[in-house]
Amino acid sequence: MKKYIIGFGLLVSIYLPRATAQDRAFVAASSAPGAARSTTPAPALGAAPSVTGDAAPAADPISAAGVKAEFVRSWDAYRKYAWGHDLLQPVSRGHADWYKESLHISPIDAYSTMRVMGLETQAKEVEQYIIDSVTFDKDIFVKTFEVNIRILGGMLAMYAYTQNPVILAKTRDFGDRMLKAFRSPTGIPYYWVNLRTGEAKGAKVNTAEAASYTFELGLLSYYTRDPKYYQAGKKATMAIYSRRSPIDLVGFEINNETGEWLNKDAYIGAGADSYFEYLYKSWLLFRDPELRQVWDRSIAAINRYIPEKIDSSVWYGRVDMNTAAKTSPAVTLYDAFFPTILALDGHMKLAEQFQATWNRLWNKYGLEPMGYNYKTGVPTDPVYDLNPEIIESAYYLHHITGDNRYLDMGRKYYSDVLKYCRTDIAFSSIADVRTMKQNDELPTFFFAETMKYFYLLFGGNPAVNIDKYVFNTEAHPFKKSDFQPAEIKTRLGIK
Ligand code: DMJ
Repeated sequence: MKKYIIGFGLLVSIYLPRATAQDRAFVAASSAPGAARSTTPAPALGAAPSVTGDAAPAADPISAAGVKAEFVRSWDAYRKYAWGHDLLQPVSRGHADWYKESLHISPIDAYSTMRVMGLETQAKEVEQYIIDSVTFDKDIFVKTFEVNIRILGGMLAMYAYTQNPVILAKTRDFGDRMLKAFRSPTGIPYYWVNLRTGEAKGAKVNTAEAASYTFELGLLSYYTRDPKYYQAGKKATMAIYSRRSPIDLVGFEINNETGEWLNKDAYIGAGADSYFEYLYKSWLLFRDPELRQVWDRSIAAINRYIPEKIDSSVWYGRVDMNTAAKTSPAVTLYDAFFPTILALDGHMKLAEQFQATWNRLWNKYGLEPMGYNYKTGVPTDPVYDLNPEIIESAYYLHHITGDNRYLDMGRKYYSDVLKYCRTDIAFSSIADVRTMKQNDELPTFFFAETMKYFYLLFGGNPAVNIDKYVFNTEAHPFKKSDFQPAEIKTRLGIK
């Protein structure tokens, strides 16, 4: 086990951007025997919620009802083996935490999917648990980027659904603790922040970690009527944008104290992805004209300098931000989120070509590798972590075009996930897509994103759709009509 973790750590640090490597190193470390366990025992559970009728076994497993039944089966396993902890270990039936104390990330991330699926009993239990037993006053350093999309995003969605003022107070408390990360000379947050002391550290951040906050912090400003949250998120975004090159590209890694680029590769995949995603989605929800201008210039530069056509495929590799010279043909499966944004912004031809490219890669192995070199055709990191991006894009493209090719893609992805990732109690990440060996990890975004997008793609809840909702990068949905244009301006401080 130890040998595997060391080998794996080396592999990810070589081939993957820092955000991904650190996330996964965390999970690997906390999965090790004797790793971080919560010191506070979780409160006893009542009887398991009755799910009969909510999610009876589906006649066709590759269907919305089938996805819901599998979500409930996995959730029941989390509840039985990992209650009170961040993660379920789906093979060994154990549990793990990201840090020395649990932050209850799985239930917070799972909540909005429960509401989308109509699992009201389970959702009520999570809401009550958060109210009764969860505090964020913990002396631990947490990763600013990850807790923003999962905990702040999940809590904001819980408030959007419940309108419960106690949930809003807890959400605001968390936001205030997280906001301490933003006290840097540039306004770009530090990598780590201590939830109790407010101490922040880690000046080296990638672009996604630097500037993917306008969406959640904008929501928090809206709900609390205090512009300071959105303004902090926007300052970080503008700090990245203002350091763009003369050809309007941004780099990949920056020092948040000096504002100096540490890595000048321009790229749209893991480590950069949600910076671009939030330019567009924050504009979509809040209509801040400045963000729209930033997005328009950015996407024009990206599509001019980055895509590379090889046979019938189109790849978005890495280029130098100043010269646009190609620097690397290594891509990550996070790239597969990009058809979503391309399609929302009307670049349909590119969106469909890019989805077709990733679809071919999925079918080459039966699942996607985390890292891939599109010139050599060899995985640079063979792990599949139950990630949602290609499923999310299939859902968007199906909704926008009505073309059943995208439904068929989703059916294939789900049947492969069932075939290779399903365990006796839940689902597991895969250590190597060439061997399909399971590695006893169930990331929280499986509950938040992967199962939600399968469910929506298969028609599980047509009322929750991308015409009416905007999803954060962790798939927590927010209804556009809940946000009034005049109120947005005042509450977020948009000029
Ligand atoms: C999710 O945690 C978020 O979507 C993030 O922005 C990048 N991708 C992971 C899941 O793959």
